[in-house]
This record gives sequence, C-alpha cells and structure tokens, in this order.
Amino acid sequence: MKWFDDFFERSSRRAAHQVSRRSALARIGRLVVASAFVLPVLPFDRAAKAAQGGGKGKKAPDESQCEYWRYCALDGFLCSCCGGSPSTCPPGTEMSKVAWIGTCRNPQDGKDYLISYNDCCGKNSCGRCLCNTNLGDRPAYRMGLHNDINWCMANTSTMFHCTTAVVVGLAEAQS
Ligand code: ABN
Repeated sequence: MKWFDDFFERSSRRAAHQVSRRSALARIGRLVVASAFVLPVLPFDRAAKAAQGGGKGKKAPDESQCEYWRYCALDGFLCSCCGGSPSTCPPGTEMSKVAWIGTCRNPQDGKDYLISYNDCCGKNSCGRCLCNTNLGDRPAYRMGLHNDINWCMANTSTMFHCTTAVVVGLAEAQS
C-alpha cells in the first residue's frame, strides 16, 4: 500500500501549494451546504424495511415479541429468541413432524394467513420468550382443538426446545 500513501501524500502537498486555507474552508463549506439539499432526495432503497412491516412512521415489527402478528396462536418459547427465526429451528434441533395450525391477520395487508406452529425438537427447553397467545385454542377435553401439546411427539427426539410460526399461505374466506 506504499503507492497509495505516496499518491495521497503527493496530492495533499500539491493541493496545499495551490489552494489557500481560507479558500479550502470555503469549498468544504459549500460542499456541506449543497449536500444538505441533495442527500434527502437521493433514492434510498427502503424496500427491505417495507417488507418487514416498517412503513413510514411505523416501527419495524419485533420478531422476538409475542405481539408479532404471526404469533397470534402460539404456545411455547419463540425460536427467534433461541438461535432460530420465526420460520427456522435453531442449530441442533429439528422441526416437529406434526404441528398446530392457526389463522393470523397480517396488519400490513389486512389478510388472514394460515400459520403452522411447528415445535423444534432435540434439545431441552430454550426457556426464553415464552408466549401463550393461543387464538382459537379450546380446552383440553376438546381433542384436536387444544394447543398445549408437545408437537415433538412424533419425532425421534421428543424433547421440546422452542416453537416456530411458519406462514403456510392465505386463509380462504368461508362462504
Ligand atoms: N407446543 C409447545 C409445548 C411443548 C410442550 C408442552 C406444551 C406446549
């Protein structure tokens, strides 16, 4: 990188010879004022933020909070707080073969989506971010309508670690 240092040293010396300190300061000042007008109109890419649900004036949704829309019918520890994400299991665990299905409304488009709450199996309880939103859950005596269940029951390891919330698709309106 010596050539780089030499190049900048030579350019700085040349500039120091040619430009007085006062005119250099004036140039920098003009540049700062001009950038204040130009920068706000440059086309920044805000698509990623919009996809997350963080539109203008809105905070990006927090996937490690029970209030996140996909978790409306969840019972378990959020995999987002346990080294995974809303739709992936943490390393060293595997998705349950059976799951609880819920319907949650996405506030971004006002549509209802089917969400599959697969538990992640193979490690002991994560213990972080316990949520018990359970929209649509029915008491335990209504078999099949109750979500307080270890969905790792059909896996090789039945140890429950955390719960995901995988979007399956749009829920059809009932006629
Ligand atoms: N589906 C989460 C879970 C695991 C074990 C016991 C109850 C609920």
